[in-house]
Amino acid sequence: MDKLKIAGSALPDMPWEDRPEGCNNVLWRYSENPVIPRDILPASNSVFNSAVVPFKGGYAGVFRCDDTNRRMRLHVGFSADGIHWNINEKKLEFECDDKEIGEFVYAYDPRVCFVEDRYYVTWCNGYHGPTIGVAYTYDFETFHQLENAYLPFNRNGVMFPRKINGNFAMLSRPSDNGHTPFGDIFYSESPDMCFWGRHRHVMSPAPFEDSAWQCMKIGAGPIPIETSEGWLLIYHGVLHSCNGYVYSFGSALLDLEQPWKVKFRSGPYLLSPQKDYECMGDVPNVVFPCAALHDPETRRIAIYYGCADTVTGLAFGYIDEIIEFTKKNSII
Ligand code: BMA
Repeated sequence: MDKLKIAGSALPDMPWEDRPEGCNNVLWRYSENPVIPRDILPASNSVFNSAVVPFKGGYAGVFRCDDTNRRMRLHVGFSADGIHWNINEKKLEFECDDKEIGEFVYAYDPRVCFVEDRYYVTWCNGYHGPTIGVAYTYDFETFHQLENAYLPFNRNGVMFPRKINGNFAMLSRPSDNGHTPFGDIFYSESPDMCFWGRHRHVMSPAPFEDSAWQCMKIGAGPIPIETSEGWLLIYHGVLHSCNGYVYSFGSALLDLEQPWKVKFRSGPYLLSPQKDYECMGDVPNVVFPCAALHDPETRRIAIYYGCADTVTGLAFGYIDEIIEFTKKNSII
């Protein structure tokens, strides 16, 4: 096989730790996990399911910080090394010309995606139930809120880092107003970041007999990474056990120009809740990835994931190995 091509800007100093001796897993956890404690802010109950991107020689992030009223809020943060974070105490306020859209209800599970000249933030936005809020920023100081992408109810809006077929592109997961016991990933395009259409079905939960960790619902995680084998998508999957929902994550490869066509999809998970901080917290047994940093040269990836809806963890791996794993263990 020709050497796999990986798109993206060089990130030689990204957060990293070598695979521990004796570890045979595709991903391994940062030894100092969790990277972000629940009480990093005086009034934060939990900090998890958050988005991190390279910014001005360091890193910026949009964090889900639920406060001690248990209200879901977003906060901006900065870091020199992607590990030690300064998170603004004041919650992120979006600027919006339209009062109807700009009225804040709640915000959670943000993703951040750089496309062309700016950073787009997508998040689960309260507007008569959850839907996908959209905003952009150049500097992580001023955020301009645009129209919600979809009708309620929807979650896990994850943009692609370049236009596809001449349009902006996003994955999302139509849902209900509660703890949705179903969920498929869909794809949509927009010419202008206002009107979204050309909706296509991407994938459904897997049959229980094939891959039980993803048999109840699935949702896109970090921004997909473009490679010569297709878009590498890390996504979460949910199993309904006798004890409640269990969130793990795995990987898929989507066709580059028709991303609703799934080429490969991992049967085994990449990571499941196993450590104390993933199994104990406000919502036990949850690993929920929302962001990844990668370096095309060294082939490294660092995945930020929410742990038990309480703290933020970091896991490392090599993109080539994740792709090999996805193809070798594919259930399609
Ligand atoms: C989903 C969202 C996520 C959360 C998960 C597990 O519906 O609320 O933010 O991590 O449930 O509680």
